[in-house]
Amino acid sequence: MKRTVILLAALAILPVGNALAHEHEGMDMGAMNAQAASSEGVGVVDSVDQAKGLVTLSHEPIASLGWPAMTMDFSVADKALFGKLVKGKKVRFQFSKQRNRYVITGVR
Ligand SMILES: [Cu+2]
Repeated sequence: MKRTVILLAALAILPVGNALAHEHEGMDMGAMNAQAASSEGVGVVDSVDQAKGLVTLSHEPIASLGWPAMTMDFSVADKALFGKLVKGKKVRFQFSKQRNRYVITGVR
């Protein structure tokens, strides 16, 4: 019982959601942000390049990361997700930073 309390206390003081700089062009912060938590956004699919595993989204502001609304590319690791990434469609998507890229991990 006591161990559980101590564990919870330790979790409570961990920083919640690090304010990642929102760099799209000069992607040089990979080392600093090696482990990124999953984030969620809402955006419209502008274009899809299945061969390259890329999707371009115009996303709404993402408060958890301090991102403004913008159009940007995301990588898509799981090809099955392309079934939900239809051009012109508005989607809610989960993503995380992996190395120097933002990778979509879920779509609905
Ligand atoms: Cu963005």
